[in-house]
Amino acid sequence: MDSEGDVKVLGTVVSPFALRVRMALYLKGVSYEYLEQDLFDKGELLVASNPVHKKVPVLIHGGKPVCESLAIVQYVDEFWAGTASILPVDPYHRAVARFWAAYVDDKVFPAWIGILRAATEEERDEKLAATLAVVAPMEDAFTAWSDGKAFFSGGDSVGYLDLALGCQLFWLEALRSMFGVTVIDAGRTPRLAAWAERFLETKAAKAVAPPANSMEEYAGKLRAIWAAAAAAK
Ligand SMILES: N[C@@H](CCC(=O)N[C@@H](CS)C(=O)NCC(=O)O)C(=O)O
Repeated sequence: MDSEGDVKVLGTVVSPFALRVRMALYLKGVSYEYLEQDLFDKGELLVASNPVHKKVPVLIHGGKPVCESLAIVQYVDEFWAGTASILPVDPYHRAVARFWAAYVDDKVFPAWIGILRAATEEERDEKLAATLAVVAPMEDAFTAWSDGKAFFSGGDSVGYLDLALGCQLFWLEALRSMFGVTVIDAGRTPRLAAWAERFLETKAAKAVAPPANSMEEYAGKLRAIWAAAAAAK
């Protein structure tokens, strides 16, 4: 393992964005020191490393911070270029992968957070319908870009868009166990559902999988905070 300088990751075990970065480092075979953060009581290192957003993940490489998970994955891919590329090599495919990764963060992530935030069953049903609507185009994206292979990368190993969406799957599983909702449904999006099963079986996903019930516990804290904030209005 060649880490070419000290590599640290500031994350939380339940942060999909931190899991994304950790999976990228796993794929590249880069060893790193993992520093779990308390987001309810942020430490000095996190605030100093990401003063703009004060969010995880942050990659600190040789003392220099890199923020924003997609930017970090691209940095990791470019710095440790000696092993298989995470981003597609072809410039057009790279642009498409970046487009869909941004779609995941701008549309899919906020949609399922809406399910988690919903205060009533009726609201949860509405948010689930909205989430299914934003997930639906990803079925066609998978068909178009997987090229008949196992992953969005168009190959048999995971790439940039696989990491972008795959890191969210742990939470989608938690939503299923907490509320009985299925966001990537074999009936509506069969190829995506099969991809999700494959993704969760990869070594990269297994290497970072959050401990059992950690998301449910974290969700309980978040929902209590959201409920208190709503009650205080
Ligand atoms: N766009 C950012 C999102 C990072 C993010 O939202 N991190 C959350 C944890 S999942 C966080 O640190 N939240 C703390 C806060 O909002 O104060 C990325 O891709 O890195």
